[in-house]
Amino acid sequence: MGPTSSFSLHEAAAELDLHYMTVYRHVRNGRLPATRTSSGWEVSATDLATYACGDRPDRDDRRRHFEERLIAHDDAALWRVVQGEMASGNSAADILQELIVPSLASIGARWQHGELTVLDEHQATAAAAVVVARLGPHIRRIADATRAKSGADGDPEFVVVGAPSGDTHQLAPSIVSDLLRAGGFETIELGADTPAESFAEVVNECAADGTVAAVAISVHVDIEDSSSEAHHNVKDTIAAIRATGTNATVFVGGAGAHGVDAATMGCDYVTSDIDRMLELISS
Ligand code: B12
Repeated sequence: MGPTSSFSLHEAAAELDLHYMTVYRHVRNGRLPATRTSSGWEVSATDLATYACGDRPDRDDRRRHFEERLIAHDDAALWRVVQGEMASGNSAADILQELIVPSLASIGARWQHGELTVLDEHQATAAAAVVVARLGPHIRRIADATRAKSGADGDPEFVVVGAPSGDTHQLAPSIVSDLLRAGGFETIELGADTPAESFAEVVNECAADGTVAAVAISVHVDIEDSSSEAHHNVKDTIAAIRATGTNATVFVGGAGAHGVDAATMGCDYVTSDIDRMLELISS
């Protein structure tokens, strides 16, 4: 680290080689001390150095251990890791974002490189689904606290979350749904491989002002190739929602959304960042 005495969050993220949102979350949950200034958050060089030395190596080890236990489908060990994380002050949302999602991404990359089999991937998904289900009540508690803190009264806004037709990844909509609930929204989770008309029907049924649809795509959508099945299925889902005449705001995101643009798809926003989505809905 250089002689700089303080860092913006973007600079801190670059120094730590972490995603900006991870650093932001650690500031919000108090693990990385920071001061609010007129231009954003500022982290002192001392605090950054303490954080870089103290927390991360141990955390990386715990994440790798979690990944291996996922592959081994070792439910008991997985839950012990989760309990340890909670005991050190991490929320269920942190555990989803920082332990489960990166572990699955790493498992996907290892499968892609031929290091793991599809069976490993299936076992890991099944084990992850058990952990996600067990975290449900904890997410509910965060959701209640978030809503109470924001002073939300009356009926909550609904976000309808699903994967499009042909996309069999069911954990993605489930985790996205949990993270949105933790952000204070009510969600209706449609799961994997949702037919366009069914997706649209549900969005239309809760067509109160402010309803949001989140289309979570894992199978890569080639934006240049409108004849590909994935491209067609996503576009079809959005078109079906629009055809109902609802004024829902439609978001698209996920591992398959890289390079996708809102204008081509006919949605309002493309982002895979839940915090950014929450910011956009609230603005
Ligand atoms: C488990 C898994 C499977 C399982 C799914 C089981 C199940 N029931 O869910 C199985 C084995 C069946 C499978 C099949 C396939 N898979 Co797969 N799979 C995965 C894996 C390892 C985990 C998926 C997951 O649940 N992740 C957890 C979720 C929560 O993470 P996420 O989707 O990234 O979501 C985060 C953000 O993106 C964001 N987000 C997601 N959606 C949205 C939406 C909005 C609006 C917003 C704001 C944010 C947001 O929020 C989340 C939290 O940060 C991923 C690896 C990975 N990177 O995730 C590969 C992965 C998605 N699969 C991949 C592939 C290629 C396939 C297959 C095509 C393989 C094949 N040749 O058969 C098939 C597809 C079949 C089909 N048509 O659906 C690729 C996709 C590559 C791409 N996108 O270009 C990946 C990335 C693996 C890789 N590295 O190559 N898969």
